[in-house]
Amino acid sequence: MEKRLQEVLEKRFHKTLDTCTKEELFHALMEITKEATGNLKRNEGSKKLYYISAEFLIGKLLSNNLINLGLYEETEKVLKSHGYELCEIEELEMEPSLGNGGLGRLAACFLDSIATLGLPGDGIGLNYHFGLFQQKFTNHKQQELKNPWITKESWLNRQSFTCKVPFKDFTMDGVLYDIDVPGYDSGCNRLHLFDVDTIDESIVPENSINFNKKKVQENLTLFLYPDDSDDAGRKLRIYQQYFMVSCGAQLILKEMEDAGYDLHELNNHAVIQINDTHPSMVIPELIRLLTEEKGFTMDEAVEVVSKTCAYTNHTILAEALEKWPMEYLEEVVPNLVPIIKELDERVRKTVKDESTYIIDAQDRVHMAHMDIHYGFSVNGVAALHTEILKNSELKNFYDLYPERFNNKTNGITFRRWLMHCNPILTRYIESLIGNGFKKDATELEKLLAFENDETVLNKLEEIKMEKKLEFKEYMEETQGLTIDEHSIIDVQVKRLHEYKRQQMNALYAIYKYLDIKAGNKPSTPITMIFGAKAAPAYVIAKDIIHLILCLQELIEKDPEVRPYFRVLMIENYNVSKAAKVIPAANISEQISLASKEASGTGNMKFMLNGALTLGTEDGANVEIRDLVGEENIYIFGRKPQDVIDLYEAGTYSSKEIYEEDALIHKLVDFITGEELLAIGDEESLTRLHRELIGKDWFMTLLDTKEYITTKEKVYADYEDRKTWNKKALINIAKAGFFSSDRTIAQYNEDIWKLK
Ligand code: 26M
Repeated sequence: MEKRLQEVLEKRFHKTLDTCTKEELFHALMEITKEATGNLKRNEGSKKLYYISAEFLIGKLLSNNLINLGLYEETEKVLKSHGYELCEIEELEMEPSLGNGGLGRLAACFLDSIATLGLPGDGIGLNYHFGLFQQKFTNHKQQELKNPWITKESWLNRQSFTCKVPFKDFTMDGVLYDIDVPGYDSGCNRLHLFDVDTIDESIVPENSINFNKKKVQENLTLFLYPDDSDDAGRKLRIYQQYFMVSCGAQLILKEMEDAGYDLHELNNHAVIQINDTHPSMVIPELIRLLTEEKGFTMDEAVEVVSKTCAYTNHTILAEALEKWPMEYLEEVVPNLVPIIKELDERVRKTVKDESTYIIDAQDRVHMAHMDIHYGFSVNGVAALHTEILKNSELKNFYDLYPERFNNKTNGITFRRWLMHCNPILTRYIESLIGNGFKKDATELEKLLAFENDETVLNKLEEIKMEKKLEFKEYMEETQGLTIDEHSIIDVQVKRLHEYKRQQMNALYAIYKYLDIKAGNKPSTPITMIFGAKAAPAYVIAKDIIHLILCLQELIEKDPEVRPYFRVLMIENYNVSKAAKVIPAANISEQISLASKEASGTGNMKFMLNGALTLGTEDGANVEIRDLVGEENIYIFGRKPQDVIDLYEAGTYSSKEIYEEDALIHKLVDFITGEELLAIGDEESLTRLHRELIGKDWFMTLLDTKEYITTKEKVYADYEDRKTWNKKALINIAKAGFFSSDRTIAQYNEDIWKLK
């Protein structure tokens, strides 16, 4: 490594390891890493997976690629001997923000595990130039800026493949950029990101994310859509989706023909995993290409495509299920309209249950319905979520096709979420149980042998302290906030959504603030940390951010409270920041309204790094509880079935709770009390106050009291550090199940069947 680094630095910059700048060193390392990845063997086989997704939240790649290539430690040593830290060099890389949150990050973890397991499987997506917006805080509010992450040199490699995508009024030329995906001690796959050469970044002004929505040729791949986009952006989203699937379908068919396969046997050589409904138009598009260009009859095309495509559902939230007005499709992709109508006709001929039709009475196309009728597999992302799909949300489909439904509980890649983000913990684990856990995560259970070993438990506490100190330094440098490393670190980081109930955590903060004001000082100081982006058009989500930032300001300026209790918000929470805050956390907040969080994956990252979960009976929290046992997790709140029944009955009234419970009344009214109005924006705080009392669609007030008492118990338990550390050890030991290597092995076993 040292020799190669010197060579590259000399050739490119006429510098050496002792004279180069950090930027030059970064570029040399990127070049060497790309070269090493290029030399890896490609994962191959007679059948290939295409994971098609509108989002791949890959994060920075330098360190993770070095880890997977087995070059990390050597590189670290070489750099150290010349006075550099690899962790400061990796800061120079821009973070691609090609995802909103869990769904996009899951796709990235999956790519890592697919490559690691040696399976031939590529990702297909879009190369958004500005990705998701960058978040800034001004006047206690979220401000959105563009995030131009693509630099002159990057991980993107332009390919020669091109294709034509026929829209109604024009055709666009797709071009392809690939990012290599090296597996951990394994072969290599690729992430294919499609783009167009006519994109014009200059149509977006500085300090803004606005642009002319009509100029599709100039804007198509500029931005990733926030998951709650406004109406004006919806048509553009159809343009993006069709562009992605048409390019993807053409690439797949070309690869199959190049390999010499008969397209009539497509399903024997390719499997397409559709990540949520964003890529669902790949089904009619493949049928279109096979019938129009490859001489297939409609029957042949429908049959082979149905045996090739599999669909993953990631949410039961009705507002998140995509339904496109036929009128939009006619305006954007008229080529697909007759095919979608034909697919719907075929359902109508054989199925009685009208609720499963693709085109509904209002002439809207239900993308998920198309996936389920014309795919061979439907999976949910956690055990509870899949049960809810089968028994309620998709019951009518389950009755039709019970054999198609299966569960694949999500996972995370331990290369990024343990080895990279927490090297000291990794090394310590290795010293205790050997390094087998790096290939087989279930070996972490060997740690259970040390659950009563005080030396080990103390060492775990020391490692947590070290990660707190690193995080403290980072927050000081980036936001000028000085965290108390001796405080209990209680973290809620995830996209801002009402169903995730950051507002309930904020109500707790108000409770604690008032309690301290009343003279009850906690024995150990508490630092509550939030990190969250709100979709730009999601007004209430932005109001919740405003409330949190106002609480932060109130407490930071209050010398009576600040030494004991603080509320801090991480600006521009993203993958890199997740990797810094998660290892420092003691408490993992997973407090969604039961039944609403399909899985969650942050919960797994925290557990793996020794934080204890404070959460509801929702998503993968249920499986975490079953693994660690009731005494090693804090579960509270209404149960999923109760919630489902409450919605069914339509009897929930937050107003009643507010009026009958004096404590809740006081906490909610604090939002519009004089303290916060002196800091924040009256309109925003009043709107949130009104929403909580008048609607509270995700039943915050229903669980608030139990949340407060459970959280008080968590803080009290932290005082007995020995028992706490034991619980942390058990969480780490049981986290092996949540390796995405396990998830991918199950996808392959049950769905993909690759060799
Ligand atoms: C949109 C508008 C308003 C409120 C919510 C939405 C919305 C919610 C969920 C839109 C899309 C959603 O689903 C996609 C998604 O990101 N799902 C997440 O997928 C992760 C990976 O499987 C899971 O861990 C998360 O629980 C799930 O929310």
